[in-house]
Amino acid sequence: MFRYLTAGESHGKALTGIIEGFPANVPIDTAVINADLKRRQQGYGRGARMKIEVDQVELLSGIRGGKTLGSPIAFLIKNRDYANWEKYMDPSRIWDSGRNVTKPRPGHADLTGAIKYGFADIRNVLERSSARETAVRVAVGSMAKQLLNCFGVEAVSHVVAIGTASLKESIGDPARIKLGDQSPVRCVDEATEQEMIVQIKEAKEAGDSLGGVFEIRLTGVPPGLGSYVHWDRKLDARLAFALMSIQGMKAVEIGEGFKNAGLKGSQVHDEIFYSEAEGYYRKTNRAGGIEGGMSNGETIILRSYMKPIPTLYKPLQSVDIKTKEGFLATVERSDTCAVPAASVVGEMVALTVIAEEFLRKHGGDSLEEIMKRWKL
Ligand code: EPS
Repeated sequence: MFRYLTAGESHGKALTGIIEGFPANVPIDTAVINADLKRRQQGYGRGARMKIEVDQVELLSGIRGGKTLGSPIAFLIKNRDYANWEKYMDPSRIWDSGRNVTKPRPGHADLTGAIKYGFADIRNVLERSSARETAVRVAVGSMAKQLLNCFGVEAVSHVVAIGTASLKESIGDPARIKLGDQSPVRCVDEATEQEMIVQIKEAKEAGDSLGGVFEIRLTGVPPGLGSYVHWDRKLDARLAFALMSIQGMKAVEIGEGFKNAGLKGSQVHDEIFYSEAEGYYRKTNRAGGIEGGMSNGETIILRSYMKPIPTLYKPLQSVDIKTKEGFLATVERSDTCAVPAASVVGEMVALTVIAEEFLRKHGGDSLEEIMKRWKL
């Protein structure tokens, strides 16, 4: 089992991460991490900030000659925008009050965060509640992915809905879903992709924002990850926690969870078969690859529901925390839709949970040791 921490403010010097407990001798390719960071930065509907940042990981420790050492892995991702924010964000000097924020955005962490920590300047809240922090989680997930790839576990993700534009049918083929990497909204159906782009464009013109839904599919996950024996070891619970922890997520679905709630048991549960060649298998996968809090060997299917971004050009009613007067909130710079970026983050946090649980079951100090246990 490994664990990790993230640190960093959105307009601070850099984002940093530290991973502890990652096994030794796992090949880590920096180019793969950078490619995943780039995937997170794409997406029609992102704001001007993404034109400033070129996220690149700088590995600081725990990796030597392209292989993990078993020691803590520390890394950073620089914020290019810091050059424009130094006088407001420098850690040791009194900040220039020119970018202080006293007007909380409805739907954001702003107001409650300021009350909770006793801040007069809401910037102290929004700098950390910003989804920029997810760059670190993508770097961690990309390393988890490189570990899992050694054991044939793979993940793909795609966007299934933005606003009211949604895929008409479920797409199960991972090779097809992977093509979503080439779509500006990470949607593999061309007609739906166009509808999504039009909706984002219209929302942007109206000063509004949009949410949506993305789906993750994990293949090659061996049966028995997670456990039924205790509540906090259930794999579905752990994956839902990880997805819900991504900024803006409001619901998570495993398999056909939402639809299944309205059906009869006989219409929902996946029948079990056996063959010499395949072992136990199912012909359907409405459970989304998880039964009793454990992976059952089928594809794990997760869907995550993101609310529209609360930073709007279109003003909403709010109250200034300094004057206590009402005002109509407006902003200087914002994304219109970040669902495509969030789908990459979702893929990476799901891989991280799977890697943690994989190590819990098959773990050891080095890749070689894990390989032996995994083959048992
Ligand atoms: C964000 C606001 C925007 C986004 C940012 C998240 O940044 P800014 O305030 O600098 O315009 O671009 O996302 C990222 C920087 C990122 O890397 O994803 C927010 O308030 O959450």
